[in-house]
Amino acid sequence: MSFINFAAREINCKIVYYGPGLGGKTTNLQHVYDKTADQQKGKMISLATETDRTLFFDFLPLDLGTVRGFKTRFHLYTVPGQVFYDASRKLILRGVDGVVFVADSQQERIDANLEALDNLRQNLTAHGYDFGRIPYVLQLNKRDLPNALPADSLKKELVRKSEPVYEAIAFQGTGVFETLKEIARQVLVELKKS
Ligand SMILES: Nc1nc2c(ncn2[C@@H]2O[C@H](COP(=O)(O)OP(=O)(O)OP(=O)(O)O)[C@@H](O)[C@H]2O)c(=O)[nH]1
Ligand SMILES: [Mg+2]
Repeated sequence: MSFINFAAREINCKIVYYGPGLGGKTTNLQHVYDKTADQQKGKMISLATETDRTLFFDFLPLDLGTVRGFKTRFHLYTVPGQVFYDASRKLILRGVDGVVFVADSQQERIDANLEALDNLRQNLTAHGYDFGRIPYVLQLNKRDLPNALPADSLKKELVRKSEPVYEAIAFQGTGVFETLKEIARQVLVELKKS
C-alpha cells in the first residue's frame, strides 16, 4: 500500500525482491545502488550473516522523479531466500506495492524456484493481497551459467499470469534496471488509478 505524505508532497512505494536462496536478489539491489547517483539514493542497509546470506532484509530508498508534483520514493527490499526464514519473508511483504521474483536459471534450482513461488503466493494471501492483481515481474537470473535452462522452459514452469519476463546476469548488471523500471512503471500505473 503506497504511503502518501501530503505535507511533504511525497509518495512512498514498496518493492520487494523475492525468490530462492542465492538467486541474486541482494546482487540486484547492490547493482542499483552502485549505479545510482548519490542525490537519488539513500543508504543501503543490509542485515546479513558472515557468509553474506541475507539474514533479515536489504533496504534501499530511491527517488525516481515526481508524479503530479509529488516526489516518488521507491523503497526496495529483498527477503532472505533461505527456507527457514519464512517469518521474516512474511513480515517484509507487509505493505508491498510490487514484487520482483528473482528466479535462479540453473537446472538444479528449479524446485527451489517453484517452492519460493508457492511461498510468495501463500504469504501474499496471508496479508490479503491478490497475487493475480499485484504489480509483478519475473526475472530469470544467472543466464551466464552453462547449466542455465533455456528461457522458454523456465517460462513454461514459472510464468503465472502473463507477467513481463526479463533475463538477467545480475552481477554484471544485465537486466537489472530493465526489471526495476518495469516494476516501478506498474506500481505507478496502480497509483494513478487510486
Ligand atoms: N554466475 C552468476 N552469479 C550470480 C548472478 N547474480 C548473482 N550471482 C551470485 O550468486 C550469489 C548469491 O547472490 P545473492 O544476491 O547474495 O543472492 P540472494 O538471492 O540475495 O540470496 P539470499 O540472501 O540467501 O536469499 C553471489 O555469489 C552472487 O555474486 C548471475 O547473474 N550469475
Ligand atoms: Mg540476499
